[in-house]
Amino acid sequence: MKIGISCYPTHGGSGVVATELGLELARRGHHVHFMCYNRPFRLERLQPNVYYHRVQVNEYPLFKYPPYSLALATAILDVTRREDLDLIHAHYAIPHSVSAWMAREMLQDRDLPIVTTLHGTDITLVGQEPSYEEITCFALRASNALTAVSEDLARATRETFCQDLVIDTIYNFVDTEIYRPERDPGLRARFAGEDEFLLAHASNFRPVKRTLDVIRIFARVARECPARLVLMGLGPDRHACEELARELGLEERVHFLDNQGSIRDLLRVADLFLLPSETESFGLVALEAMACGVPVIASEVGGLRELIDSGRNSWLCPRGDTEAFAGRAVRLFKDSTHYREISEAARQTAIERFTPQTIVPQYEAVYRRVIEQKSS
Ligand code: GMT
Repeated sequence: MKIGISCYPTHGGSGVVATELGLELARRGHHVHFMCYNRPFRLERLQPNVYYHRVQVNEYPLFKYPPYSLALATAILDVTRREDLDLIHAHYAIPHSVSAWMAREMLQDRDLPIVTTLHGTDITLVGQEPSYEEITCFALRASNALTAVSEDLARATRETFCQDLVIDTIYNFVDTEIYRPERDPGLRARFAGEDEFLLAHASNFRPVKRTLDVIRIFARVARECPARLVLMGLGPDRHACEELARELGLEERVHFLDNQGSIRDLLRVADLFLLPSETESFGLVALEAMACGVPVIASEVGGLRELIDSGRNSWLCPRGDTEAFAGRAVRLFKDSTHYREISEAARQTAIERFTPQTIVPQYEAVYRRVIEQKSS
């Protein structure tokens, strides 16, 4: 198939899933055309069957807000005509599926099936804002197929927009050959001593991630165990986290790193991953940590409940209950047998349920369905 993908190229789950999916589809022989305002950050090198089309957004003094959605629609139209695309896969509803619909309307001589994947905040936060709600609902209805990254997100979408929306759940995935336990002792030594536990967190530091909770949880853990914390990523709450770490006298024990091209090596040297989010439609980073054999303690919210079987392959705690998170971490560190069991079960979950081999064919089946429906 010739597949167009539009997504956010920045560090964030939806862009990562879109990019990894595109790369996997290309390995399976499909031709994949990415359309974004920048090269997606995990698309460092182009591989056979992968093409990148930069969406050019021209600045003009009249435009306080350059109309990216229009430029994207034009790019989709142009690439569809030139490359004879079979379909367009929009990742994150706003504005990608709206632009795809515009392109389809402009194509006069042929049709263009649209598959929209809902990733989370496009429905749970942004999509519910008054200025976007109607158009998000419209774009969902205009799509030929909708997928959501968890049952929970599919349910929330139907509740928010319309009960009769048909949505396939297709979970996030991870390449367990690449994300596997393998420690680089030199890298670990940069962050923690041999007798210390290393906790990790990675995100875009948006309020929805509750990153201040990460610092509070760590402060409580560090009172009971020798421990260090590494935080990866940039975003609005990053500065407040640095301040809080200083106020709590933890600056020597907490390492702040900027966005990483690959977080894999850092995940592998951690002993525990913290994800105390307000909401999380799936929690891709939790899955990546689990694939590396790193247990996760996460909020009992959203799609995390479909990934984590609490007490078996990682742990869920009530959102905002930093005491519960910290208590769980300390108990895990003090029981090495239980720690090993959880670590192995975490990796096993990734292998059994969330590999590209299991997940990517589900997207291919959706593509075939929409193409067949269109041609009949
Ligand atoms: O976590 C974010 O805010 C980034 C966001 C995105 O769209 O880039 O991630 C969402 O999509 C990921 C991939 O499907 C999911 O694993 C994340 O759980 C989801 N984030 C939230 O729901 C907050």
